Amino acid sequence: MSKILVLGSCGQIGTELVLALREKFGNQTVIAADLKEACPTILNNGPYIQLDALDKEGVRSYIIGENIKEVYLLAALLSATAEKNPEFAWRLNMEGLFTILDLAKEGQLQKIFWPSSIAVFGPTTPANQTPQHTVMEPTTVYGISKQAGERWCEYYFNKYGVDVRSIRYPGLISYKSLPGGGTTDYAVDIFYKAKSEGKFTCFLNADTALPMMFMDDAIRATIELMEVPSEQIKIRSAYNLAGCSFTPAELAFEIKSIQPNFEIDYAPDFRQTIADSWPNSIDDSAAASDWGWKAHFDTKAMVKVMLENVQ
Ligand code: NAD
Ligand code: AKB
Repeated sequence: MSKILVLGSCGQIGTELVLALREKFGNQTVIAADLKEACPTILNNGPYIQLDALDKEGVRSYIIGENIKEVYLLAALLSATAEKNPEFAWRLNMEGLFTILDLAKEGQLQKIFWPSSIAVFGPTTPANQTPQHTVMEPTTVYGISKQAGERWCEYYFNKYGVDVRSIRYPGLISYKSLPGGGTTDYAVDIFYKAKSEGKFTCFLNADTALPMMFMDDAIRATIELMEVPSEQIKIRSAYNLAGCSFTPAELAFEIKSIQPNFEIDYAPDFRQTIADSWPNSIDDSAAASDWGWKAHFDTKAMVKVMLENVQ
């Protein structure tokens, strides 16, 4: 079994992805890598290396030296953090991708996973059941970087045959690791506050619908997409993926049905404008027909698992 590198492994997705990949392929096969000096305890069951995605030569020599054949590139700034530092967000979100795409172009890597986001869509995109192919005019630096990344992935596939695969993740909801600075983070924070204080002040309005997904579905989708035979993958930019879509008020209603004393109020901030530019719900029929994707968790099931597991 050739080695797999997860770069940006200490974040919300990386933590759970490394654990799932190690379970499937063996602990020593999957190397976790991140800018952070110390490996989080949860990833102590396998190899860890401190690696900066912006250190092109460092990344190249590590991948070639260790004979790594598959990379999951997760290092990025998310939507809310990126708006505070647009130049750096653009640099981080693009440069690391080129380093990995070029390694694959040279034949050093066999397969790449690079995540896109619902942030590729913008205010002129049809908001309900957003189609796979539609108007895309993102208004955030994060969305612009993801859209450009998608174009480059498709270009490297068409021109150089690079086997790159991608998903437009919705907002991800998890309890094993915390979110890292996105607009959808409220849908995780709400569970911690519900458990610790019984109330939550939401930074989005009550009626702001956004596409969301429970982390188990997202990890399963990622691994399923990476296992599909190459010729079955018709979309080399990124696949739309739907889990469950809801507003903060609808999420609060589901929490109240299990925890009746829960209270919510609303104090929208700069993230409201970002959320308003994104879809309400996603049409993922292309992923369903190309590689059999189907979500398992609806909002009710996700809320139950979150309330049972959030510490
Ligand atoms: P996160 O912020 O939780 O984690 C990112 C990780 O990358 C962190 O551990 C950070 O330390 C690391 N990192 C940052 N700069 C680095 C560098 N220069 N070198 C190495 N590591 C570095 O993010 P996440 O939520 O896990 O997202 C991972 C990817 O998935 C990102 O590309 C993100 O855009 C995408 N995505 C996430 C979501 C979501 O809801 N979480 C949704 C859509 C897309
Ligand atoms: C964010 O809110 O920035 C992310 C995303 C949907 O890409 N969760």
